[in-house]
Amino acid sequence: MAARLKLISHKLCPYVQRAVIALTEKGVAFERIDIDLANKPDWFLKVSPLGKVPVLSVGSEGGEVALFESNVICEYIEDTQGGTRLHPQDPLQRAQHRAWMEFGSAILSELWGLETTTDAAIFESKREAVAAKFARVEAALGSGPFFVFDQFIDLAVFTKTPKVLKWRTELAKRPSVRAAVGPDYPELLRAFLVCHGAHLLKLAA
Ligand SMILES: N[C@@H](CCC(=O)N[C@@H](CS)C(=O)NCC(=O)O)C(=O)O
Repeated sequence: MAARLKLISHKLCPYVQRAVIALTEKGVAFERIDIDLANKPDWFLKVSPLGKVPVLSVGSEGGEVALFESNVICEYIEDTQGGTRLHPQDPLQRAQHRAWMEFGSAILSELWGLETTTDAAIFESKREAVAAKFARVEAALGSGPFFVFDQFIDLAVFTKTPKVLKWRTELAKRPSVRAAVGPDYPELLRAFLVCHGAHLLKLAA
């Protein structure tokens, strides 16, 4: 019997989106439970050692097992579910993909700083750091195409990375990527940025 999958989520979390995209690409049924990270439920803190989403709860006859860390969750989905293969079969290439997944986590962390800072100088240093990281991705992308962030302003982080831009454009068209957030995502993101007094919004004004 297929394991029952519950994804403990937050409506704005990009790491959650990663897991949702993997599940959707593979056509796997799962239940999404969005929680309030400003008011974490006790049951969530029991299963998430770092208090972070996503957590994938895998239910079987033996009970439920909670997996944390988005990359680990994606690997589990790849290992256990059929459908589209998301990793290459060659071990060396697969290891390279895993390394770039970690690099992706570093980009997400930098983006968080860029999104939420109230300080213009920190904003610019984060913007440059993101652009530099995308330059590394650009160098690593082969012929491509195989990433939505400039809805507020053009951050000019993709000006020197045409392959990354194409990759991102193609990814943004995929139903799995579009379905990784709810229809209220733009509105929630804006409210979140307003709440943080984000410098980004001053530039967009
Ligand atoms: N390394 C983790 C990062 C997950 C993460 O940072 N999630 C954020 C939301 S986007 C979170 O749950 N933050 C709550 C907190 O740190 O208290 C992963 O890849 O799953």
